Amino acid sequence: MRAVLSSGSNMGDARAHLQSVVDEFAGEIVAASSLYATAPWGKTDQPDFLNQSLLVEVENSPRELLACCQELEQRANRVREERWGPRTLDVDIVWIEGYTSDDPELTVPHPRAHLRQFVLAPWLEVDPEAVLDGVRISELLDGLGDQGVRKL
Ligand code: A4P
Ligand code: MG
Repeated sequence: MRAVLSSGSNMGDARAHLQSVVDEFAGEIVAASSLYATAPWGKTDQPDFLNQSLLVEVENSPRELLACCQELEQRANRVREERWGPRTLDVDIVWIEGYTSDDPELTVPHPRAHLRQFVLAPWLEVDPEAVLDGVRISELLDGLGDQGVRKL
């Protein structure tokens, strides 16, 4: 199945954390976006993030894909300082082709994706035709305006 993943990091070696996701899915990546420097969304008193989206084609089930994302987060967390706050690595499943779920353990499409330029801008890069809940993501992006997302 095809899926879009959104990786984010704003702690430690952010580039290396994002690269660990690329390495894990190496043979399954259809397209990888550029890296984006992004202003923090939601909780704003934290450092800027690096974000990236990957379009992948995997043999895994949705649950197995989630487990894989969480495993990557755990690996990154092991080298994190023990403090509250920014994360070393967040890997969210944004979209899965032909699949929806409203289970809190795995909600697909990601419930906040349509609000976030840091998700939509890199997603547009890996799939320019993408549609979310019947709306083109290019259109959703136009509606959001600038949230401080800069392609590197
Ligand atoms: N979960 C449910 N659906 C999904 C899904 N589609 N993909 C569950 C991944 N996980 C999903 O996740 C909490 C629970 O969500 C998991 O148990 C999983 O089963 P988490 O990653 O442990 O917690 P979190 O990241 O603190 O919460 P959440 O809601 O994922 O945070 P967000 O909404 O992702 O926000 N600003 C910028 N610029 N860039 C960022 O990357 N990230 C966040 C995190 C906030 N602001 C940001 C960024
Ligand atoms: Mg998450």
